[in-house]
Amino acid sequence: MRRAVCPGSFDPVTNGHLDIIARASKLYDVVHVAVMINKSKKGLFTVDERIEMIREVTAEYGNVEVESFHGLLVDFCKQRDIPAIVKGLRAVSDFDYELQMAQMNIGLSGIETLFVPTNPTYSFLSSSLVKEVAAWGGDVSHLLPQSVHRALSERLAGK
Ligand code: COD
Repeated sequence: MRRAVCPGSFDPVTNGHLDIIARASKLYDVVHVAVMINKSKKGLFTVDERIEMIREVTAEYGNVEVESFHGLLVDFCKQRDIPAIVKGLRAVSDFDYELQMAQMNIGLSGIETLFVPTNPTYSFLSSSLVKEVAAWGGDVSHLLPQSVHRALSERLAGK
């Protein structure tokens, strides 16, 4: 079985994340989506809500497993025998930090990071920008799966 992980905060999952997960799911037998828990960062959605949203929108791929993890990404990988981390690269601004993490992770564990260039349609897209624009009433419906857009609108409306 060829396995890879797509890690992130996914608060919430966007079409940019989904594009990377979908492309990874064509290259690997199993793609693990790891919702990494960062206790110092309070999310708009709980970790369980994020997992549910990702499960719903990735169900059609058939080979995506979604779970959360508290700890180092390399430990998530070692425990599941995953040799590869797949990350999307949006712009040069992503590169510095992603390169540092990739080099740290291979140094810690020998686990490789593979970078997939973002779909240009989503090169400006991040969960934080989507939340900011939506909070001010901007239309982000084309940037999120429909169910996620609905959940975001409800959360921002205080429901
Ligand atoms: N287009 C393409 N790819 C995208 C887009 C887009 N529009 N948006 C996001 N992505 C991809 C990127 O690869 C990104 O890395 C990933 O999706 C996740 O994005 P986010 O914003 O949900 O998550 P981040 O950047 O907050 O995730 C950082 C991690 C949680 C992966 C990182 O902090 C981590 O590995 N933490 C675990 C603890 C650890 O091991 N620390 C040591 C690291 S060396």
